[in-house]
Amino acid sequence: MYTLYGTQGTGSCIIEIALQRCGVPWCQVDACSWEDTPGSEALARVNPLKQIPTLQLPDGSVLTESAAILIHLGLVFPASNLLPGDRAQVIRGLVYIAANCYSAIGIIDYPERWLASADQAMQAQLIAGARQRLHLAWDVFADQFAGQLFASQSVPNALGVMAAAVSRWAGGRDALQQSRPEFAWTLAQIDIEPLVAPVFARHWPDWAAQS
Ligand SMILES: N[C@@H](CCC(=O)N[C@@H](CS)C(=O)NCC(=O)O)C(=O)O
Repeated sequence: MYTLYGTQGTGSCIIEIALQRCGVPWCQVDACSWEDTPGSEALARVNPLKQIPTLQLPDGSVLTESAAILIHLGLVFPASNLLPGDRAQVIRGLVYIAANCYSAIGIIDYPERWLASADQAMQAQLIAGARQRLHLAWDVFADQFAGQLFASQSVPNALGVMAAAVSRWAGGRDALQQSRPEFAWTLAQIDIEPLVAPVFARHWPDWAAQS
């Protein structure tokens, strides 16, 4: 049994979709770093950063880092269709999102981790800079990876799922809608894919109203 540590409105949705695609038994422990839940202590034990998604494999070993989890599942379960396409580019894209987008969102969400003694104005400046950099990173992603998001005509691979999820934060989609409308449309097609849609709807019940 796989154990996924995660909670609503977060990147654990990416791994939920991936586990469903693998057809393996899994359960979720509701946990995150910003709320005390019954799963908090268990999450801290398996991932000292308390970040989600964190996945415990059936052999008890632990995987953190969304990109690594997706690559692992895609390799172990080829029928999941997580890694089809130009595999080198799909892996590059997964690492690109983790390094350039997910990390910028971490700065936007927790500026005090990077500027501990700064006043609010300074932290606001850091947030604005990280947000600008994030939106640039999405533009570059759109230009470089638009052709790498699908396993087949309408089924997204791991890169498509991760892009569709992570672009939901910090105004990523709105910025893409303005700067790269065609790419934003492609992400919207991933949102409504039959396996993705119900998971996203559970994580972001108000999304339709927002967008
Ligand atoms: N490098 C990790 C980042 C994961 C991450 O930042 N997850 C967020 C939730 S979507 C989180 O747990 N943030 C809380 C924290 O950093 O304390 C990955 O790519 O999976």
